[in-house]
Amino acid sequence: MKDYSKPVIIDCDPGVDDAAALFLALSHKNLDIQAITTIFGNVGLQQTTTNALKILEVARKTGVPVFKGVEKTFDYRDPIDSKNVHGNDGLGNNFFPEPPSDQLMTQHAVLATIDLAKKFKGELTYVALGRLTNLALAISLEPSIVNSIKEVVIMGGAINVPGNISPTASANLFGDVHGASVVYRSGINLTQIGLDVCNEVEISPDNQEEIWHLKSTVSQFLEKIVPVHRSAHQIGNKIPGAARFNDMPAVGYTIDPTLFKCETLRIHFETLGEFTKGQTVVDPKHFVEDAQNVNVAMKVDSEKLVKLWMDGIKSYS
Ligand SMILES: [Ca+2]
Repeated sequence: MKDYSKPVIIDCDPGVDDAAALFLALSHKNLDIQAITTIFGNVGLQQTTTNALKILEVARKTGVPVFKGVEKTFDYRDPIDSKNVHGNDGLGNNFFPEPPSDQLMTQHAVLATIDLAKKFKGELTYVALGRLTNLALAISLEPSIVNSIKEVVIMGGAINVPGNISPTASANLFGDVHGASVVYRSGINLTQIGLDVCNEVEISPDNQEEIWHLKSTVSQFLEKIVPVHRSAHQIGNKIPGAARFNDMPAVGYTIDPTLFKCETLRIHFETLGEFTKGQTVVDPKHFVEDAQNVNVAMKVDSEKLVKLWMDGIKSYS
């Protein structure tokens, strides 16, 4: 692992797995988090923004600014949520007290993204843990960021495995197909950390117990928010009772790409099909003109990634 602190924006919709991913990101010296931007998704925008502030309060990271993003899809429709998976408050039906709002900035997330892409020209990594609407809008408003953002790491997509919200689509991309289509067609440097690898990363009951026993503020918070999400994610689990945090591997990749085996695949993002809307379609024979090369994670060293996450959580006192 290179010892280098890279400037990043984390765009998210917390969300239980976003929380697990953010705690890892906020703990690691390789990431210099310039902004957390929020987007509608697991719950509505107001709640995802409140939850992001809550996570920062729990992690005691008072220096990280939060920028609120958009609340509707790229084609301006009311979004679908995932309250059935994350709870009505997005954090396991705990309805925590309101966090302080000092870290909430007045600038819009889309404008903050453009400013940071210009400030860290060629250096900025954008980690997308939710719908891609904020990034699609930033690209639409300032197309030059396609060249100035170093890498966009997306949690989403599925190549050799089924979707998790339809036979073919992952929830993050299905949740705003037009936004996702803008990003996939833009030519921006994309890495896809999709279900092919996320399905392989399970936090076993033994590992969970180890975390709960830490009795730190972060571990106690996780212990409260995980059960609802864990129950909703049992189908397909290899280890009964395991927790799966689909957003966490994207942060893991950003910290240490050597944990993943990636392939460059030519991808068309499907927006129309009755059963294939939201699919990341592989197009090796160049049938589709605007398909783009994407760096796609196909395998993961899940043992090392789980250890990375555990070590991150253990670093909080
Ligand atoms: Ca998320």
